[in-house]
Amino acid sequence: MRKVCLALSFLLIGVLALPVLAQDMETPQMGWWDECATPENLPDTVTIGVVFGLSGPISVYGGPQQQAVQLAVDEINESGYLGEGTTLVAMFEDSAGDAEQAIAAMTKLVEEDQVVAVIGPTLSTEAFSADPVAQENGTVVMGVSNTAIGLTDMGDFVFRDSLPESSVIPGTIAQATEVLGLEKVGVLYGNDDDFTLSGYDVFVQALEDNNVAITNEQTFARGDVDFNPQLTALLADEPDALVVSALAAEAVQIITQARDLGYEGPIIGGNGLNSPSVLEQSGDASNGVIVGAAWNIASPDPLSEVWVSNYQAAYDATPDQFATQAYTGAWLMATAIRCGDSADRTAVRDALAAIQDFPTPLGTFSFDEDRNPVHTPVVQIAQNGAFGVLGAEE
Ligand code: 1QQ
Repeated sequence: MRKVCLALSFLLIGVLALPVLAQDMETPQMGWWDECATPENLPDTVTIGVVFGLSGPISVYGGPQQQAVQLAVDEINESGYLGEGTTLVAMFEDSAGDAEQAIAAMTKLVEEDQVVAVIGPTLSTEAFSADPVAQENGTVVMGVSNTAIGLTDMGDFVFRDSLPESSVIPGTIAQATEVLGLEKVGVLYGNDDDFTLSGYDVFVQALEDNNVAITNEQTFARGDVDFNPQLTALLADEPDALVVSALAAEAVQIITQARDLGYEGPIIGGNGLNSPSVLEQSGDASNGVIVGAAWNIASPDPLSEVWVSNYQAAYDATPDQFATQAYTGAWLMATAIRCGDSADRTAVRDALAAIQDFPTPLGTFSFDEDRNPVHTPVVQIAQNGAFGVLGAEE
C-alpha cells in the first residue's frame, strides 16, 4: 500500500510539474546555446573587471551599465553556466568619464587584481587611453558602449559589442532624409571627445552620401552649458534639421536651448542621445529628437522581452540601450570563458573571437574579423519622453 501511495504521489508530482516545466522550456533563456559543453576545468572563482563611469555626468550611462552586468552575473551563476562549483565575479571600478581615471582603473584590474578580462570603459575617449594597458598585458577588453571609429584597431585583445556610429548613422541619415525630406542641415559637435568627433565625421559623410547640404558647422567642448551663440548661428540659415554629436549633459542643454530659441524642427543625434535621461531632462523639448540605436525596448525578440521583464523585476526600472549592450557583453564574456573552458587570458580571447550567431536581446550576435559587432540597428524618434521606432508610429 505504501509503495502504491509513493508511486501515486510521484506520478502526481510529475503531472503537476509538467506544465511548469513546459512553460520553462518555452521561455527563452540567455545561454541556451548548443555550441559548447559545460566546462569542467574552470577554477572556483573567475573574476572579470568592469570599468564604467559610475559618478559625475557620465553615470547616466554607467549606472544602468553596472546594474545590467550585475544582473547578467547573477543569472550566469544561478544557471550554473560556468559549470558546477565555478562562480563568476565582477569587480567594478569607476572611471568617472575621465581618461586618466580609466587608465588607473584598467591598470589596477589588469596588473594588480589579475582579472581574466575587462568590460568597459564607458566612453570611447576613456577606451583610447586605457585599452592599451589591457592590450599590452594580453588581456581582453570589451567595450559595451564605445562607438568611435577605429576602436578595435588598438589590438587583437580589443573587442566591442556596441555598434560603431559608422554602422548606425548612415542608416539614420538615409531614413531621416527620406521621411523628412531633408535638404539642408546645421551641424553642432563636441570637438574635444573621441566619440563626438568620430560621430561628426560619420554624420558629414552620411549627409554627403544623401545629398544633404551642411549650411553651417559649430563646435563646443565637454562641460559647456551655454549653446546660444552656436544655435543662433545655425538657426539663422533656417535648416531642415539640426544634427548634433554630443554626450548626454551637453545634449540636454542643446535640445532645450534650441527649443527656447523657437526652433521646432527635428534634432538628429548620435549615440550620446540614446540615454532616456536625455529625454527626461529635456522634457517636451525632446519631442522630435531622432537617433539611431543598437536596440529599442519595443524589440519583439523573445530574449529581449525576457531581458526587459527581468530587469524591471530586479530594478523597478526599464532598461535602456546601454544596459542591454552591457548585459549582452557580460553574457558574451561568460560564453567565451565557458567555451574556452579556461580562465587563461589568451584562451578567452580566442573563444570570444570565435563567437558567431549567439542569441541575445540585441538579436543574433556575431563578431566580425575585426572584433566589431554584427547585428541590425534601429532608427528611433522621441515622443512624449520615450523612444519609439521611426516609421512605426501611427
Ligand atoms: C562613446 C559613446 C558614448 C555615447 C558612450 C556613453 O558612444 O563614447 O563611444
